[in-house]
Amino acid sequence: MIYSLLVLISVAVIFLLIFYIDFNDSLQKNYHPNVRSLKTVSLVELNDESIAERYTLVVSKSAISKRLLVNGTSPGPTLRFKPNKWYEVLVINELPDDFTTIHWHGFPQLTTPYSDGAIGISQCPISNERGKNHFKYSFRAPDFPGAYFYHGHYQDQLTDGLYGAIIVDDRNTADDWVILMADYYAQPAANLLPSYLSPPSDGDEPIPDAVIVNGLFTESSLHMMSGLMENHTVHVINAGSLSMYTVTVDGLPLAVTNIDGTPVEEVVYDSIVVNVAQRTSFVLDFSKLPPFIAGSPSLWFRVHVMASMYPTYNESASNFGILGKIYDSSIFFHMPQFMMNSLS
Ligand SMILES: [Cu+2]
Repeated sequence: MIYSLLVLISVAVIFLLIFYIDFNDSLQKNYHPNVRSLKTVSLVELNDESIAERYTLVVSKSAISKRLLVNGTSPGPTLRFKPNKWYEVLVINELPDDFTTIHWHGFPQLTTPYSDGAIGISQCPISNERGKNHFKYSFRAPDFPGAYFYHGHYQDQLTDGLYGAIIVDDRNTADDWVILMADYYAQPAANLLPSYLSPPSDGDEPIPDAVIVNGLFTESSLHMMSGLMENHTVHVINAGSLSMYTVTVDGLPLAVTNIDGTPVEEVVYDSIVVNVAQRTSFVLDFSKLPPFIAGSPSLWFRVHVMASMYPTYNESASNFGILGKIYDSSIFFHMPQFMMNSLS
């Protein structure tokens, strides 16, 4: 009698254990397979959550300009992710004299807080010591399509040029135009920080010396494209440190479709305002060009800084309103072929 009772209890315990493991497995369904390495998972689940793509981003410093580069350029390469897919990005710190981390701006990181890149909060700095100078971020791309960006999250590395665009979309979006607007400071940010943090500054942020669009100051070295007639999606990202920008395109309305990684019902504006760290996507319909512009070989894409937000007038403010011609493809950042090869 006592033996059958013991057998019954053992069977019940085994059943409960199986249920518990199953239940926990389903609870953790949203986690990356590596995170639940202690549990067995079915092959189907692994396939569902396997890494869609792996990237390598190498952070370095230009010996000439002292700008911070990703894979040799600032801005770094545009990363294109599919919604809700897993990605792995290996970040290698080749800075001669500094730590770094990379933050994926706008990514919820719901089950991957260790990949958020917030130094001192969710991760330790990535050292520049050989052999230890890397960190592998793994995360699920956001559910919603839209424009996001990555940037350095150690001190003011963003201000020194450590940033790049991320486009999340199900479609093949390689033809979309990506515009990264940013404040440019002639001095390295480390030189500006002490006076900004000192009491006399009264919290007034340093005034940028110029605006850069996709890493360029002006339309120099532009390459002309032939006329465009189809619709084009444009993603504008404010990767600046202080300035708010007003974006307009001569003669064309901006049909806004996405704000900060959230699809919105299409609304048409003449101009849009993009504050620091904000992103807006809009569609340009070239068939709507007014006749007096339609014949023109180029069109101005204007990025105006709101200079009135600066604490004091700066001579360089008169140079603001840097822009490029929309038919000039080089203001739209496309990843050069040699950079594609450096992504593994
Ligand atoms: Cu950010």
